[in-house]
Amino acid sequence: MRRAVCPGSFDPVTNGHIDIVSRASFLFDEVVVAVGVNKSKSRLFSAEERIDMLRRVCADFPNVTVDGFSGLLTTFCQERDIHAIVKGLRAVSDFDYELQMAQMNSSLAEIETVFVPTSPEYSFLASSLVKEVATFGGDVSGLVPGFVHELLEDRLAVRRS
Ligand code: COD
Repeated sequence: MRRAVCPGSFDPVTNGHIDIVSRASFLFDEVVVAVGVNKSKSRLFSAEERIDMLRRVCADFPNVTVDGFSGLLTTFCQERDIHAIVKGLRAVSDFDYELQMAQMNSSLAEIETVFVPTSPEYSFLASSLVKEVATFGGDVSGLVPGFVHELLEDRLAVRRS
């Protein structure tokens, strides 16, 4: 059984994330989407909200499950007998940091990182940019699932009031 983890902050999940999860689900028998819930980082959406969003968007993938994790990703993988991490690569700017993390993770445990190149239509897409554009009234409806767009608009409206 080939298992992989797709880790991230997913604050919020974007169509770029979903593309990577979908392609990982094709490559591996089982995929766990691991939502980082490190409490020291301030997020727009809580851990529970982000996990719930991922569960909704992954419902159509029969071999994908979603879980939260805190602490080291390698510990999460070891506890589940997972030896592959799937990461999306958008540009050279992603590569430096992702390579460093991949090498650190493989030095901590027997875990390989598999890099999946972003699909061209998502190469500019990042959760941080989606939040920034939406904050200033830009239209991000084509960049995230419809229900995530609604949650984002609601959350930003609460912040503005
Ligand atoms: N196209 C393709 N891939 C994309 C796109 C896109 N448009 N957008 C995002 N991705 C990929 C990213 O490249 C990344 O691989 C993944 O999706 C998640 O992205 P984010 O932005 O939601 O999440 P990150 O990058 O903030 O998540 C970082 C982790 C939580 C994975 C990392 O910090 C981690 O492993 N933390 C646990 C603590 C740990 O083990 N630290 C030691 C690391 S060596």
